[in-house]
Amino acid sequence: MALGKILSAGIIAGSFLLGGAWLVNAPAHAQQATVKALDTDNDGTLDLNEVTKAAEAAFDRLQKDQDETLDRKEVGARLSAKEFKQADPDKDKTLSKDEYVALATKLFKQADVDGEGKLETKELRTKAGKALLRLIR
Ligand SMILES: [Ca+2]
Ligand SMILES: [Ca+2]
Ligand SMILES: [Ca+2]
Ligand SMILES: [Ca+2]
Repeated sequence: MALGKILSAGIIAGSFLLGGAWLVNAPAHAQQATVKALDTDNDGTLDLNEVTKAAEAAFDRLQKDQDETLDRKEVGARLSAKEFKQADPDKDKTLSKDEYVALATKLFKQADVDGEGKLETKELRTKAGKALLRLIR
C-alpha cells in the first residue's frame, strides 16, 4: 500500500475516533444545548436581555403554588442555603421575581469577565456562569 493511502486511511480512522469521542462526551454538551435554547438572537452568546427573560421564565415555571414568590422548596438544588440568603435581602425567606432576576443579573456581571456585556461559552464555564445557568434553565 502506498504511504499516502496508509496516511489517509489513518486520518479517516482518526476522525471516526474523534467523532466517537464527541458522542461519548455528549452529556457535557448539554450546557451548549441550554445556551442554544436561551440564545434567542442566535449570536452564540447570552446577553443580559436573554438572561433576564430566561430568569423570569424559570421563576414562573418554578413557582408552582402561584403565590408569586419562590420558597426554599421551590428553588430546590438551584441555590445553596447561603446563596438563597444572599438573594433574599428583605429576609422574608422567599424570593420575589425581582430578587430572582437581580440575582441572575449579579451572576451575569460576575461571569462576564471581559465586561463586554455578553457571556460566551468560556465565561459560562466559570463558577458564576454555572451558577447562573442553574438558575435560568
Ligand atoms: Ca445571544
Ligand atoms: Ca411559591
Ligand atoms: Ca425576599
Ligand atoms: Ca463576556
